Amino acid sequence: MDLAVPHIGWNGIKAQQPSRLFAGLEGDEKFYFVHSYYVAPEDPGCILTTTDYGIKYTSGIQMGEVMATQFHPEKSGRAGLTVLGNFLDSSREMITLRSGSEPTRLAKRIIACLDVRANDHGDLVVTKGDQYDVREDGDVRNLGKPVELARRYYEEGADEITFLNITGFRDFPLSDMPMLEVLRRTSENVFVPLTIGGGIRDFTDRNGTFYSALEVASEYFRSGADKISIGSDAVLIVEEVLKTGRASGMSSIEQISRVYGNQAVVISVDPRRVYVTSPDEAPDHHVIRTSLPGPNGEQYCWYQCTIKGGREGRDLDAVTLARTCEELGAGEILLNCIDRDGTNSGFDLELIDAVKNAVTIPVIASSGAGSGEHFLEVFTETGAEAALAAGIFHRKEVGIGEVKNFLKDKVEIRPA
Ligand code: 1PR
Repeated sequence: MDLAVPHIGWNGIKAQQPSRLFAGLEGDEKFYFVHSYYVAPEDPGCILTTTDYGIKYTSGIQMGEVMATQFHPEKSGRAGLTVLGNFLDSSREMITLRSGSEPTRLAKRIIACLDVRANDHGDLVVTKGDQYDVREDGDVRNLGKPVELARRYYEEGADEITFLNITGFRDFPLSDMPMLEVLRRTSENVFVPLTIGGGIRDFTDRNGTFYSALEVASEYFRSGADKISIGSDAVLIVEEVLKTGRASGMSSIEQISRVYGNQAVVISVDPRRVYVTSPDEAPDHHVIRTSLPGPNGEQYCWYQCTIKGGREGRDLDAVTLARTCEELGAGEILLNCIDRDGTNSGFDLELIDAVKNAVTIPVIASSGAGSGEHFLEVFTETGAEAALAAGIFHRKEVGIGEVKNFLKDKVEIRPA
């Protein structure tokens, strides 16, 4: 079966019995799921809802006042809040929810990304680079305030919000309290999953106090994050695994996924193309034949991983990185592309295809979105489960609602 596990994203429900949880719902709403297992109740009488993902499985149960859902109402936007309100109010009447005969379908996710850092005046701002260069005329581009922008994107229909603390490789996040505050304040009003990345690694401060990546991640989770994203550290971990031929069990990826589950660990990859004239020129790397030749007409390329926000290229390719991180316990790949970042020229479909074919966990396509057509292209020409954009949303060139309106009837989405 060609379906990613964990089952992450927005899927539908089919009611199997009346419930007060359904008051105010139409029946075609989607809810946010994130799980690798499902329940198979011995007593079919307790099945409240089913959902389809390769198979039909039980996604909600009800026995009297005991109700449980596999999906996360608290992360399912307005529909989820309706379900929670119904659960708390026992005076609501029992509703028989209309459910069609078609199987439910997992939606392709549209994710808004906010690159956050302090500008030269010390204010925390949402910024955006062109191929990772966030300065314009010497100043850090300021495209808005993180909490306000996140709320706007939620209200416009974003399926997830990602914050990347882009100075995380330099500044230690636990001393960067404003970022934790951004998460806390965002989670008061934004009821879709929040991912946070930047600086998730072991760290020893100048007083010699050691903080593990797990502690950093835990602080982010306590502040409202649902997933953390690891960039630079993932590259260094995989290099070590390839060098020693074994996993230490102590890396940030392994530790965090052991404690919080694979679904909470996203790997953010920041690759750029390296062109070669033949695969023999890069025998240790995953080389692809490209339809977009290099500057000297090269027909092949590999995707070089970088660290420290693209500043340092490493001798590791993105396909090997993704595959190894999955083995270590990562639950999702956030696949950026420095060549495309901020260009509005479309996603690097060849990169996304190569990585998607190498892993079984979900892949989020990122970098280069300039129009609704680009989202359609990435969803129809690659197996990406989600697509992320930053610049077009921040600059209000194309809105999330506009992207979703363009996609509806063409690919499965959660309506804005
Ligand atoms: O290495 O674990 O500390 O994490 C740092 C994180 O910050 C990484 O995930 C890395 O991707 C990110 N980052 C670091 N420097 C920059 C920069 O821009 N100077 N931003 C940076 C990466 C890339 C995407 C961007 C998409 C879509 N931003 O997130 O949002 O390319 O952009 P577009 O739609 O405008 O084309 P660590």
